[in-house]
Amino acid sequence: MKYAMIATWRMAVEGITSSKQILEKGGTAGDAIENAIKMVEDYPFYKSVGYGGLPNEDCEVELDAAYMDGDTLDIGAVAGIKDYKNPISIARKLSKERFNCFLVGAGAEAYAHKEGFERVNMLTDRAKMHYQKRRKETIEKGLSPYDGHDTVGMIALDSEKKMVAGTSTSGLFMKKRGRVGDSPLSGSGFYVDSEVGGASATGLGEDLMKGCISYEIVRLMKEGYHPQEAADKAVEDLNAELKKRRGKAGDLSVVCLNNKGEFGVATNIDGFSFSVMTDDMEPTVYVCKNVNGKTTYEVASEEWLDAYLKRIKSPITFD
Ligand code: SD4
Repeated sequence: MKYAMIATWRMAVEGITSSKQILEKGGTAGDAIENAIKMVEDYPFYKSVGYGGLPNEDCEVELDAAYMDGDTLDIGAVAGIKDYKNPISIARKLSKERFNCFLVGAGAEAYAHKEGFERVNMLTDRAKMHYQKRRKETIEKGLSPYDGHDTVGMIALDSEKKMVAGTSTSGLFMKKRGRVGDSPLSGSGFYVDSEVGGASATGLGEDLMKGCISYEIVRLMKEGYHPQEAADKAVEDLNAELKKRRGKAGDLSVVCLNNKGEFGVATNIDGFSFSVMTDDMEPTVYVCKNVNGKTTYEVASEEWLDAYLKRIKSPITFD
């Protein structure tokens, strides 16, 4: 295996398709991750990452992102950053800092400004309409505001055997101002060690961080588990532990990749999708099912892919 990339959700597939060209030409895992995540951040119809991401309960788009270098274990992260175009690039830049490499809110924005990152109003009209609709539904029908979220989390392996992980998200829709999920937290939303492999998570941050699930997966791979076994075990164990101690577990979905280019995926929900490619496998979207606690997946059908595109672009209606 020369190179590989795996990412949470269907929304990553254009990004990893583009990054395949970077890796094919001998480019680095870091460039592949930044390029692919930027594409997700920039696409306005992906409503849980970057531009077009759904706002918090005050109708502000607060973004979280992280970047980790699996060779040096450098980590850079931002949380609750507003109005900067590509949080992943800011996180990558921060990963080069010896100190102050995880910045939040106004401090993250000041750093981004000083470093010349592009400032953009990240709240789109469409995201505002989603907000107004959800507010109306929440008030009228008592729906939980905490449904609907998708973080992009990716791991890349390049031909020099370097591995990098990255995440980017607007977090949970209608979150409280200042709320931070698992995505920018090392060990929870992501972890990577080029000597072993990497993992990234998506789902309910408050629960994912209770098990430091990404670190746990890498630890299991280091113990000799195949990525699929590591992913299954980490999700099953955390799911069971949360149910035992708290009566319920939130959504937990993970992807992982070892330094041989073998991957694993696990989820405790139906409908989790992921995108993957290697030097001998075209970028492919898979859709997962959780059957009696076991994760299975199959290639997304044309119907599924068409329905997805239709859904993310469908007009927002108020009844
Ligand atoms: C968070 N884990 O902020 C993120 C949201 C997410 O799929 O991944 N949703 O809690």
